[in-house]
Amino acid sequence: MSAPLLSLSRRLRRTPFSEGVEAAGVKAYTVYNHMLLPTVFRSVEEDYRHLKDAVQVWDVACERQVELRGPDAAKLMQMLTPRDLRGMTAGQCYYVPIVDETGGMLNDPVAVKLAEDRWWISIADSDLLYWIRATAHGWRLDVLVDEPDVSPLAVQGPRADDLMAAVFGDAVRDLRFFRFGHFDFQGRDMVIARSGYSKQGGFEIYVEGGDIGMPLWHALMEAGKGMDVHAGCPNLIERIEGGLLSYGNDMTDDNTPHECGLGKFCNTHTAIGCIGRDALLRVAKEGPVQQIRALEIEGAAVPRCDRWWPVMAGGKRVGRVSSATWSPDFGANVAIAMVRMTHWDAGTEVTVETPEGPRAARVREKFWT
Ligand code: THG
Repeated sequence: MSAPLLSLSRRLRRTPFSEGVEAAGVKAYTVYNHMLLPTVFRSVEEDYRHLKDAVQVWDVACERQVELRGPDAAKLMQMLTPRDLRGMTAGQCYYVPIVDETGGMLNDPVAVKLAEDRWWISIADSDLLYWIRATAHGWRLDVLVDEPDVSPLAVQGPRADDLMAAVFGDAVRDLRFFRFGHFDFQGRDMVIARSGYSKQGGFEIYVEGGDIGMPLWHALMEAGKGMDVHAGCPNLIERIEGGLLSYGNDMTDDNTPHECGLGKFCNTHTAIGCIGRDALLRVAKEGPVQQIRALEIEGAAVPRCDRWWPVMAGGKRVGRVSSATWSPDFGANVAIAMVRMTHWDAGTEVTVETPEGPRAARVREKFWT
């Protein structure tokens, strides 16, 4: 049976790099923030190997920016997240949980502080723009909230430094993790951060103005000819090994940051002004009753995980698997699960109800990489 096609229309946005992605032979897309996000080029396994061995250029334009601009930008940013932003300086990026008034996760973006009065929020797949605009409006804040024409292009893999240095100069090598700098490309200013949705290392270029997208794409491909550069994309196997969470898959607005294992990115006591602060102070006192865990599922390769698989123990449901795949490097099925506290200790044996039947599984101390 052949997989059904996804019908394209105006509502499903292309990106400034779509032309390059198609020329590189993209085999599958998903939809993320109403935009195309490539998921497969050669095969998920080949892309995985290549990401770990070489360098890839990723069209992650779907990581849309919500820009906050104006005197109340910093105040609004702190209202959105329980992470204390007082120590954050311009030039830094923070991974920030965004919560609603109940402490539920609305998104898990990267906040980019361009200046005290100018921020980009590089969002995961939820319509955060409306929540932020409504907050700004409801509180009569002096701030503009927009989606600018900014499209991230990621360069990921062990040879990312060499490729980036070839295009932007050696200074790019000096960027520290989750810091950004300004670099020139054909007379255009580019914000470049050492960050990205993989554990292989690399950069994210925030490309301002769609018109410069393809020239930059071509320049990277040209400069990387001797480095085995190839178009790539966030890789399912690699991101599960690394425990990188996917909003909408691994967590929703029913989960608190603490349940997501993002407690380390929360300073609920000192994040004064955060909308979900009271709710989170209440739940943080007790501690979460379920939490994200790495799970190793026994047996041969599991099928595609496109719905939650129940995690069972003693005939009771004690959690759910939200992401799972076969890992060639670890010779096992790697998975991300939300597990109740009675069964979340490392080594606990559980059963996962996959569409192909029950499988034994074991809770791990931590993720693989
Ligand atoms: N980069 C940018 N925007 C993004 C993503 C990104 N928007 C969508 C999505 N990814 C948001 N989710 C994440 C999830 C994980 C990370 C970043 C964004 C991440 N986590 C690191 C980790 O967990 O190891 C580091 C976190 C830290 O130490 O601060 O990078 O990837 N622009």
